[in-house]
Amino acid sequence: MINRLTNNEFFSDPRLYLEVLPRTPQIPYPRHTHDFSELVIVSGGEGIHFIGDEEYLIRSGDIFIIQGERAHGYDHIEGLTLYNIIFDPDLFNSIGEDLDEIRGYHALFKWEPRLRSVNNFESRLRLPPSELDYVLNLVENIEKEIEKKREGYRLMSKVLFLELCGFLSRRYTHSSRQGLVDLSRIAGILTFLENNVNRFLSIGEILEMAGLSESTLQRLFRKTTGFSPMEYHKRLRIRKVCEVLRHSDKTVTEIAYDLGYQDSNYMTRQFRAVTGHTPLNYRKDPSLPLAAE
Ligand code: RM4
Ligand code: NI
Repeated sequence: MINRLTNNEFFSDPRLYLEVLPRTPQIPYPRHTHDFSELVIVSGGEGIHFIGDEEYLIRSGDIFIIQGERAHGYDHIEGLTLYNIIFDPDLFNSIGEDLDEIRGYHALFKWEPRLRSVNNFESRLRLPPSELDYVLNLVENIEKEIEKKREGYRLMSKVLFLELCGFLSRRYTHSSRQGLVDLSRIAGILTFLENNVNRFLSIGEILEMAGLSESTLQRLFRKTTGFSPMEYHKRLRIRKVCEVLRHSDKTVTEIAYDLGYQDSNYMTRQFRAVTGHTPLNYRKDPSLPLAAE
């Protein structure tokens, strides 16, 4: 059984789902999952970060998000130090769509974690020492606010954390490394596809939203996701079907109708093609994973 960490164990203040955990050093840590997300800022040394079946060497300056649903941990540590900022992603709700305006936000916080295995973590953010210092300074200020609990510390620590997220997101957009350039160009489009999982999208609509030529869009999608935009959207839709099958009693016909499929046979065929199972078998077997993206 993989250990699932609970929010109660790690957040000291139920009104502030934000905590800075200095890991100096980060010791080997067994595979685990959790509800909260983690913003990991590697400040020194190196080590292996494992997630799912993948293993990545991480080192100083690396900055990445862990969405707690996937089992992960650390191993083969050599002087690895990091700041693990744990937070509830709902914290972003209070600022509406302001973060969404930064392309790098979609890339860094939503899609790089999900597409990490496709390009072997080539799209991670890595900061040079001068910028890392700036970031670590911000992290320390957040930490102090939470620790000292002066008047208004909830507000101040959230504001500083949002500043950090804004800074890193911008930094992601403006990076010159190829993997990051590619992902920031399509991250907003990926979010658009996900926000429209409950209906069919034509390539025309996707192109119009994307503002890229068809050949550029196809090339960037293949490279970053392994699929064409239409295929990727289809997979996101099937993933959504999986979620609804798991979390509701709706019939297959109802689900097909809700998600805008022409008919339920058509949905079932697509479901089979993507997952290798029928919707009903999928529902019966809780050990089956969500459709891969
Ligand atoms: C560990 C490690 C894990 C994190 C826990 C809270 O040291 O950083 O990833 O989930 O702390
Ligand atoms: Ni974790």
